[in-house]
Amino acid sequence: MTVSRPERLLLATTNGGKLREIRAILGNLPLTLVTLADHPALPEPEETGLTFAENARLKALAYAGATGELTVAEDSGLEIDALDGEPGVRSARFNGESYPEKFATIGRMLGARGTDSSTARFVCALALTRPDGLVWETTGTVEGRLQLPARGHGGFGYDPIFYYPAYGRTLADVTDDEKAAVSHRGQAFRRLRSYLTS
Ligand code: ITT
Repeated sequence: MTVSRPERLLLATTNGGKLREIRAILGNLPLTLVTLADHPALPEPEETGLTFAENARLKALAYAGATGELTVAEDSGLEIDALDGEPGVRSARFNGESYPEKFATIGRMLGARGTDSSTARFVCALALTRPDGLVWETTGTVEGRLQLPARGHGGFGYDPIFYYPAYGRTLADVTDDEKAAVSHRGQAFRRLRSYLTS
C-alpha cells in the first residue's frame, strides 16, 4: 500500500497503556496519528469475537466505519496454559475490578489446579482497516511464565505477573524499550510500520 501524504491513521484504542506503546513505535512515520480523543463520544464496539483476530477486525471496522479514517485496532490478552488459555480474549474484563484482584483470582484458579505458576503468553492481533474493509492484519506473540506475586511498576495490565525468562524479570520490571523489543505488541506494530512504509 502506498500512503499518500499527509495521511491520517486512527489509533483506535481506549487503553492508555496500549496507546503509549503504539505511539512509541509509529511516532516517526510520515502519517498524522489521531486517537479516539479526536473523535469523542463514539460508541465502544462490543467485543463479541471468539478470537483475538476476530475482535481486532471487529473493532477496527467499527471505528473506521464511524470515522471514515484509515484505522488500526488491536485485540490482545494473556493466555495461561495451566488455565486452558484463560483469561485470553476476556483479559480486560476478567474477574475483579482491579489488577491486584485479577492476580488474586488467577492465584486461586492455579491453586485449585495444584500449581502456582504456568507457561503463558501475551498475544496481540492487529487489524488495519478502511471504512470499506480490512486492509491488512498480523499477530505478535511473546512467550513467558505466569509468576506470582506481582513484581514491578512499569507497563500496564498483567505485566507484573508476566515473567520473561531472557530478561529474568517481569515485563513490569523492565524499561519501556526493553518491553517493546520483545512484546507481542512491539512485534505486531513494527510489522505494521514496515508494511506502511514499504
Ligand atoms: P481497547 O479494546 O479499547 O483497545 P482494551 O484494554 O479493552 O482496550 P482488549 O480488549 O484488547 O483491550 O484487552 C486487552 C487486555 O489484555 C488489557 O486490558 C490487559 O488486561 C491485557 N493486556 C494486553 N496487552 C498487555 C500488555 O502488554 N501487558 C499487560 N497486559 C496486557
